[in-house]
Parts: sequence; C-alpha cells; structure tokens
Amino acid sequence: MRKILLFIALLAVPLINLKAQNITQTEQTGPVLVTIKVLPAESFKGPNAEMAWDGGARPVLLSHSLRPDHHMVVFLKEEKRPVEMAKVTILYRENTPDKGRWTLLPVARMHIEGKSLKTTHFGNNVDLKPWNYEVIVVVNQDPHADFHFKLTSCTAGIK
Ligand SMILES: [Cu+2]
Repeated sequence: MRKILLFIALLAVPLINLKAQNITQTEQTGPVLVTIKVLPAESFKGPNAEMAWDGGARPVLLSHSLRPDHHMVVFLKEEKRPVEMAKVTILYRENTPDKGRWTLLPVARMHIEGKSLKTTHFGNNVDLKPWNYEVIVVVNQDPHADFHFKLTSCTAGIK
C-alpha cells in the first residue's frame, strides 16, 4: 500500500508544477471579462518572436537585466468580443502575512506574432519568485478585478 502511495505522490509533483507554471484565472468586472495568464517569459524580438508589440510600455526583453521569467498578461472581452484598446493598470504584490509592497507592472499592448489583433493582450514580462501573489487589474479606471495565485516553480531567467 505504501508503494502505491509513493507512486501517486511522485506522479502528482510534476502535475502540480505544470499547473502552477501556467496560471489562468477569469473574473467578470462590470462589462469586461478579464482573464489573467501567468506564463513563462515570451520573446518580442528576433525571428522567433512570440509577441508583437503594439503600444503602451516598452516590452521587458528576455535579455533585460531584470531577467524576467514570467509573462503576466490580461486578455479582455466585452460582449464576447476581444478588446483591442483599453487603459489597463496591473498592480501586484507578494501575498505574504506581512504583505509585500504593491508594484506597478509596465503594461504593454501586444498580440501574438503572426496572428490577428483579436489576440490582443496587456501586460509584460516580469521576474516573479515562487510565492503567493495578489494582482489587481484596473480596466478603463474602474471597476477592477482581483486575482490571487501561487507560483510553485519558476523557469530560468532566460530561455
Ligand atoms: Cu504577450
């Protein structure tokens, strides 16, 4: 019986990591459906660029000294249609008992390279430690969506 339990535990570890590494949460806030995704950092430059930058803050490139390991972005929908233009503010902090300081994410507007503007999303590459996070997303000033998630593994600084 113990052997079976050990096998299940070993099997569960990679599944948990995989789940934590690609986080997706959705919240309806007023007329806007906000989906946050936390993914491994994405490239904006070169022949294998995954993201096409369309405006807003400059992208934090993979080569940046901050060594970004995640891509924290929000996709917006209004009446089931993707929103291509919006004023988006993203604040995040470590959700520890003594609460970390709020940090403002420099929000870039981008779409997936080679795809249409229907894939528009807002956010940037960022360095996040494996921890609990709280994120507030404000769309067009008000209202806002509040997300909580936990990262249990992080990719290396540069892919
Ligand atoms: Cu992106």
